[in-house]
Amino acid sequence: MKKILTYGTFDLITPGHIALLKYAKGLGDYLIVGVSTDEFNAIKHKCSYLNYEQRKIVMEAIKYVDEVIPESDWNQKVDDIQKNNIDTLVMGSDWEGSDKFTYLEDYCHVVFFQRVSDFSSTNFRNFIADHKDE
Ligand code: C2G
Repeated sequence: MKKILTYGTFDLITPGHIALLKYAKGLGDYLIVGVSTDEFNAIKHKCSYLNYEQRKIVMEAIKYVDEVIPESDWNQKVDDIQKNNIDTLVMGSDWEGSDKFTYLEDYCHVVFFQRVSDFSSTNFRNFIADHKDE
């Protein structure tokens, strides 16, 4: 069994997230997703509308996802790769070249997926502001 791993906050899911998850699952037989905990989001200076438990429920309902684990630390990835016998780690292209991922090439294949730029959080905020009285 070829096991694939990816990580992320995965807040309000867009077709871009689905494209990444579909691509990642297509590289193997079993996809594990490390979903950032609320505490880790704070470390990443990233806020999410949905909390960890809610994001976990959403991710587990996506047909490409076989297992969800918590991502609570930048430094857990080598352990996750080794204990889950991961063949390939997949991340979106915005992470390409990041030192948070390049070192992992010593432990498994690391692949960067060309992001589908389908969603802008700025446009989303403007949409909400424009429709707040509806
Ligand atoms: N992504 C994508 N296309 C989009 C949006 C996101 O390919 N339109 C990818 C990102 O590149 C990332 C994954 O989907 O690989 C999750 O994106 P986020 O939820 O924004 O997660 P992020 O903040 O990048 O956290 O340790 C890694 C971090 O937890 C990643």
